[in-house]
Amino acid sequence: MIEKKQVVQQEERAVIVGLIHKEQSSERQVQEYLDELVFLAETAGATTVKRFTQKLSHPDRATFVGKGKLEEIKDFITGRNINLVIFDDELTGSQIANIEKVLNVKVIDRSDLILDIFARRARTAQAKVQVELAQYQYILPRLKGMWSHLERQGGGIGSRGPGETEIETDRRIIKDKISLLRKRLAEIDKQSLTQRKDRGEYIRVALVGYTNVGKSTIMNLLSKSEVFAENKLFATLDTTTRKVVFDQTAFLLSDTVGFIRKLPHHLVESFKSTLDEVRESDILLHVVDVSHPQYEDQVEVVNRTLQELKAFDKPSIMIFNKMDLYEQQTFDKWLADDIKQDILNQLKENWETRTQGNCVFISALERKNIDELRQTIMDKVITLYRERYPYKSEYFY
Ligand SMILES: Nc1nc2c(ncn2[C@@H]2O[C@H](COP(=O)(O)OP(=O)(O)OP(=O)(O)O)[C@@H](O)[C@H]2O)c(=O)[nH]1
Ligand SMILES: [Mg+2]
Repeated sequence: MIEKKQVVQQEERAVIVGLIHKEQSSERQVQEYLDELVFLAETAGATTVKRFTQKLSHPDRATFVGKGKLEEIKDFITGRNINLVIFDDELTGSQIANIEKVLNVKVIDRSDLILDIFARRARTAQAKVQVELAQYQYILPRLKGMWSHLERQGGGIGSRGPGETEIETDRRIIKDKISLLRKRLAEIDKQSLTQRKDRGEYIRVALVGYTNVGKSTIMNLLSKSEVFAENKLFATLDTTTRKVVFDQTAFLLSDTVGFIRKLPHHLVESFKSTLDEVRESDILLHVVDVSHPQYEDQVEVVNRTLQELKAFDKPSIMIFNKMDLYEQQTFDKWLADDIKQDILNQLKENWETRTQGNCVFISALERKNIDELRQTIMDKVITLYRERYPYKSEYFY
């Protein structure tokens, strides 16, 4: 039976490949996607040695990129000790098999990489089952490609490929595995639903946002808990919930898994129950890394994902984090203070208009403007408590 694989080994050397096509039409945009792919590869333990792009109106059905580009990649990797080629878009099983035949190294795509990182990071039973389910769902239509991985590891070039019967047997085994995992997940979900119901009348606030923006750092600041935070993508996979008390008012604060563009569809599916915390929360704190060059795109990706989860229409506050880095990157040392202030004011006014005043600018790392953040959250929380329990004056502390 085909094994669920750890796709990236430590210290692998990779080249990455992106396509410039109709939906991602500019070289700049594709380079930004590739920057993120490099970061993903690094998070999984691989070093990116070179990137390739190609302009095509649509991906080649057999080999994703054109034959000429494939030869160019082959020429580059020959003799350079490269063991991995990562494509920025999802490949089909036969594309993987065809490309591997030419390049003779392991070929994976962005979804594969994200699933791999998720698999390593999963800690709780729920996260483990969710990732495993997503992995098998991803493998199922790509069995042919997966077999070619094995073939390469086993016999090397020229060894005979698997027969259709072998693939068919695997397909059946994987389908059984998927239905078993679904059942197990349903049981876990039942337990966590009961846990969530036990939380009673507290207002529930969820930190959401793109990956690596500082959600866990803010969670730690506000709740004095120790949630794992680091400069890697998807440091947090499981939802952590803490009771937070400010000025005699208590609420529940949850830290959640980060979003990313081109998140594999099956992963969102499988993580639906983890993301119930987001769906069932009363207030969203949408954290943004304002120092990131593509932070506006990231905001879009998060909003779209929230819409998919049917969690978009909730009272929310946008937290523009990493202002320290933003200032460091934006301000020339010689810039006059009043000009700096103008630039900051412009940024703030712009977002204040767009969010109707529901935004705060902070540095979680340097603890700047945290009092204002607390106050803004409290105001929203208290407003909701008052709506819900008009005759009470103290709220569940
Ligand atoms: N410069 C700077 N770095 C920050 C700030 N806040 C967080 N960071 C850093 O950003 C990185 C990511 O922070 P996390 O809190 O793990 O981010 P996250 O959103 O929880 O990330 P995931 O769980 O991976 O989605 C860490 O290295 C933090 O130290 C800030 O205000 N300024
Ligand atoms: Mg986190």
